[in-house]
Amino acid sequence: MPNANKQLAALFEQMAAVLEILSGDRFRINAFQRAARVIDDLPDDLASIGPDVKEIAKIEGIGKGTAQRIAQFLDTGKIKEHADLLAKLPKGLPALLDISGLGPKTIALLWKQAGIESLDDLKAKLRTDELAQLPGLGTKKLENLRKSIKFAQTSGQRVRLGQALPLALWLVDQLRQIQGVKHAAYAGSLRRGKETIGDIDLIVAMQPNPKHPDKAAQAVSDAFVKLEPVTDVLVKGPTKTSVRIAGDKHAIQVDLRVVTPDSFGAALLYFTGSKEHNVALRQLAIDQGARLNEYSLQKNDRPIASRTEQDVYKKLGLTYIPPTLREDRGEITLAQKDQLPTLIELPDIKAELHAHTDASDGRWSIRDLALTAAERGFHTIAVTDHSRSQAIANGLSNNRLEQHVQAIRSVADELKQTITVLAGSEVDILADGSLDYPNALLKELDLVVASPHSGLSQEPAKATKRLVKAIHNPYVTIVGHPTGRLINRRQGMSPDMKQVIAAAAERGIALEINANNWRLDLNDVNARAAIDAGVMLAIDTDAHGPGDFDQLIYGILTAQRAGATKDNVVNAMPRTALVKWLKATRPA
Ligand code: DGT
Ligand code: CA
Ligand code: CA
Ligand code: ZN
Repeated sequence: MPNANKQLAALFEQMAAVLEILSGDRFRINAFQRAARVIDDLPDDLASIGPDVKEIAKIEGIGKGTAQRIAQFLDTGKIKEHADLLAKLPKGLPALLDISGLGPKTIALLWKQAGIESLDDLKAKLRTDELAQLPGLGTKKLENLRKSIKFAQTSGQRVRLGQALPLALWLVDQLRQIQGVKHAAYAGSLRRGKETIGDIDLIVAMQPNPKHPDKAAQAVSDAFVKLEPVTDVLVKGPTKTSVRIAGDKHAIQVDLRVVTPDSFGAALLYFTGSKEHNVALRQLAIDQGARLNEYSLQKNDRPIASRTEQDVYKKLGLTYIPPTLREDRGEITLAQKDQLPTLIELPDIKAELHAHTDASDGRWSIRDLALTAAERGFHTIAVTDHSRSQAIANGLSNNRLEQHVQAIRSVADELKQTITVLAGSEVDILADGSLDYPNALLKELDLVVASPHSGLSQEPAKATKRLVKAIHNPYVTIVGHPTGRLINRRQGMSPDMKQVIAAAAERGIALEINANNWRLDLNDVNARAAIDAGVMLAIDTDAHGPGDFDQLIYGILTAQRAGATKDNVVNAMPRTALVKWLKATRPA
């Protein structure tokens, strides 16, 4: 049973809410809520203990009654009491609990006094203001409720890293300009560089005003809710404020926490997560006779570290763990042994090996592409326009490719003191795994990025064969965006990555992390598997025009999450080593 804790915590949470709607016993409601919290924070999966009431009851914070219910769930996959409680409500009513701003008490009111039994009922009643008659509702609250319902229906989706990061950087910059703010930072999954973000978490450290302790924090939240892109204020308190920023295509929630400079490090650590990493750190603290929370690391009830994350890790006997590794995937053990990898960083990238020009679907000339790459400090740029089958992208016919290579060589010659310009192609991997140009033509190029663009809904077995066959073409240097997925838009292929990676290892070629924030393909997990198999990565932006090199950061964050060092990445090689590596991938 995967992740029994999460399911169990949700069940207890729901039992508490349903009981509250039914105006049940306060004592039982509290007990269910407490059980949900304890289970949610457990470091180990309850499924690993098994349905043994005695063993489960040994866990701190879990009483016998809760243990019996947990055992029943582990044994049967259900808690009978949960089903019994749900049976007492109209079928459509529990769904209302998912709407932010709607708690059990209000739901009970809507049900008993307005006859609302489902989301559809509620939406119908919200077309007028008649519900404003109910105690505690009012027109303002109804308006918020309409917005929340709309949000619940349009948001479902997590936003892409590339949507959230620029917004967060702007927000942090605004917060830093507020008087009295000492530090401002983004935390959460965004700081960990995840490919999609549920909400943005911001932390601000504000010097408290000794005479008016609450006023300083209040000033931050007042300024925050007035920021131009904020469309709704969900929560506004002295230490926590939540707002919504709704654009045309997406809506995102932003949580802001205000802390004192003293506890900034502990708060940043806590709200960066991941939750799993936090749980493991807390356990480590307990093992050392200490306690860790969002305010500090304490021993004998006295804080011993809190100002910076570095202090907290150090006092726990760990080297500093970069946010991108904080997923409880073994990083804590490595930090204990001082064996964390030195992760690749943006300035380590010295070459771009996948870029387009106006010969296919790019928006700049060979020369402008090369000069932009040089400005970024790259020693090498590869020109890789689309191949002949990519008709929509103005892919090059055999003849046009030959002319294009000549044009590239002439720019290369002109700019040879400035940057090395390589002649390549992004060659389609056709559905059967053959390439879109004959080998005689591929041989004339300095490198070949082979990518799948169509037939992406192929069955996994076919997709695997297709990629493995392409990799065995002797002229392929890099497999570009290996699955072809587009985040939140298209799933792409699901090949057996083990086989694809094994083939790449055998051939000594690289697999791409396409840095475009729609792609991030390879993803973090597959990139990790590639590294483990000794396969080199290419972190490429797939640039089509000015500004596209800025996508590189998303590829770097993904590579960091995979634990990549600069030794794992071909674009981080010095010029001579890169040229040597390129030559080594192809027949002499
Ligand atoms: P997201 O927003 O879904 O992409 O993911 P996160 O990781 O940003 O999660 P979020 O926004 O719910 O919370 C931010 C961080 O706060 C999370 O990574 C860890 C910490 N945190 C939140 N709730 C809990 C909790 O119940 N227990 C623990 N240990 N940490 C929590
Ligand atoms: Ca978050
Ligand atoms: Ca959050
Ligand atoms: Zn491309």
